Amino acid sequence: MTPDAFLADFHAVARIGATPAGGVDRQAATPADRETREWFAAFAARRGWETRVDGIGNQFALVELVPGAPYVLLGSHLDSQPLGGRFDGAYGVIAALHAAERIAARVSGADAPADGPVYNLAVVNWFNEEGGRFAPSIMGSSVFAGIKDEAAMLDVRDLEGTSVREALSAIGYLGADERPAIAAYAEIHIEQGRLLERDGLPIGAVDRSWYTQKLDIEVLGEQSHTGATAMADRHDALLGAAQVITRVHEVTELFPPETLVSSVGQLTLEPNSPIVVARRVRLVADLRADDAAVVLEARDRLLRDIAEIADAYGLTITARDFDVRDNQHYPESGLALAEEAAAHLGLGARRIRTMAGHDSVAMNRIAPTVMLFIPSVDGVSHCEREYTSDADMVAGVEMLAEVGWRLVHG
Ligand code: HGY
Ligand code: MN
Ligand code: MN
Ligand code: MN
Repeated sequence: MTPDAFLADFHAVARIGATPAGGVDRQAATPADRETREWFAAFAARRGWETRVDGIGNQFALVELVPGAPYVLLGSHLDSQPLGGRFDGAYGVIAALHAAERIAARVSGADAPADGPVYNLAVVNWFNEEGGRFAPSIMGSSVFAGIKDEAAMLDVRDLEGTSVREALSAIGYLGADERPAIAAYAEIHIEQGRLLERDGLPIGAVDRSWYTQKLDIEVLGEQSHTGATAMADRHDALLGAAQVITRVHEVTELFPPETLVSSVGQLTLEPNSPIVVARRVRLVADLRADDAAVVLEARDRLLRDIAEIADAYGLTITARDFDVRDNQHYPESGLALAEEAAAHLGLGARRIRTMAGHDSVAMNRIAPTVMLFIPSVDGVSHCEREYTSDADMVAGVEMLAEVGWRLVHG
């Protein structure tokens, strides 16, 4: 692994599904997703690493160090949001491939320590971390961790009615290979926030994640003529939805600034005609906070507000909880290991929370997990403007290689 080789690979992958303003559009199980999977498989094949694909499309490259031993998994996700950034997820997968190459070379190198590794090593590209096309997010790693049922996830459909099973089969990645037995997991990812940039630090060691949930809200009114129908007779689903969207924002103001974060990011409208009062609106609200009680209080306030809006506008509004993720604390052992590795490399580091979801949230349920961040310029992500410097990316690869080296030695 040389910095130039890593950067060349990173920029090669960034060209797959590239969008005009420097982002990528590689939603789960699309042709662009298939192209990145083929790139991943070719990288592994050139090094003689076996690749596997499991029943939910998770892709693995196995680096055999200790025959028969369980695997330290290094990885992240290659899928993206629509018009997303070229760093989110993809950086972590490419960094993991290069870190694995470095670890394998060190293990077989002349200065390899007498007490060799006790675990194997594998790199993973998780299926559908983003959850943009198929909800919920963090899907492939949640199935691997036994948090989500594989058959149920394969039946999930996108807005066009295509199922995960059909989409994975269409790109040739509906696998059936045996999943590697896991010993530990490490992931490196862009922070997608401003803290490392503000503190001038190259590395974050994630110590905790949010409590989060989404609300799938359906607003039902009555279709009518936008001209001929008297105002008093209208049951306008889009007007009601507009009130709901405003309340989803306003509920954050019941708490101290930045305690609760919320947005409505997805909306579908029927019939979506300029001269028809809307019959149906479906929208998804995302609620997140450090503290579960805050999200649960906000959710209850919202449900009460939604009932008032339905009454006031003569609508039927239902809200369904989904993608609920409980608070997570990452193990002290992993944090200490990360801090020792950073100190060994002379890299400044701090402990940091994540308000973004990651596959490590699922893995942290089943194995010792280390989650690392590198800085994001302006804290921008899920946007074509997402950016991290080459220097920060290369430092992160060094860091992941050092953490992975320590993990494979038990
Ligand atoms: O949910 C998340 O934060 C992730 O980006 N999918
Ligand atoms: Mn991500
Ligand atoms: Mn993301
Ligand atoms: Mn994420």
